[in-house]
Amino acid sequence: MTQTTNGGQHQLLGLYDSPFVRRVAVSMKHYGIPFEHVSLSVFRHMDAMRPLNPLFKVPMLTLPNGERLYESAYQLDYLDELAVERSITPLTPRSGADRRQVQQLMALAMVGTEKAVAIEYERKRPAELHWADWTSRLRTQMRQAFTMLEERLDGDFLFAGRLTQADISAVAGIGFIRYVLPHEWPAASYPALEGLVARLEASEVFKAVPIEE
Ligand SMILES: N[C@@H](CCC(=O)N[C@@H](CS)C(=O)NCC(=O)O)C(=O)O
Repeated sequence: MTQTTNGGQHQLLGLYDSPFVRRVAVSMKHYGIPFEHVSLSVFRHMDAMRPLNPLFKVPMLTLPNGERLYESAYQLDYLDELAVERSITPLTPRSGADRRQVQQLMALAMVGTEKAVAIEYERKRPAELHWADWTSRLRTQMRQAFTMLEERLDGDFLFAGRLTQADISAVAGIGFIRYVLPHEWPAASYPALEGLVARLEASEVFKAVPIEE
């Protein structure tokens, strides 16, 4: 793939109503990594997006050397590496049991989030093609993932009493559901997660990445 340098700046492609884009953007704010945000929708701005990212999949993170990274998990891994190089504690521990535990909490957050996004895509289909049983299965999986996270949340954060990527990913995912599919979020069933969302959404790094652009 041809790569061109990118003016020495990171560039993040995708809207903040995507929980995957938002968790990367919040992490960059947390680390103090400046970036240009290219605010294009994979659905509404296809002509503008085509030359930048013909996969029409976001987030896409372009590095200062022009390299393009797809998949938010790999982008977060790259950002953690940058943080370590700069002597900043990474949001995901670098090795061992701590790393596995945070990764598995992130996995639960992502299962819940991906199932919510799938519910939204099901809603985008023509009404006569809506498959109620499938949506019901997605809803059950989404709720199960967040129930498992709720059970793990004892205190202010999901892991070791400090902010990790598990918290950012969970809040980005729940933020998406509350914004796009509010009827799919039974807040009363998730009091601990609701508290986490309230605390993090009020933080400077989340406020700097508003879901509603
Ligand atoms: N596993 C991917 C999921 C990204 C994803 O599904 N992004 C959505 C926006 S929320 C997208 O690009 N949808 C367009 C499509 O899948 O065609 C990641 O974590 O980066």
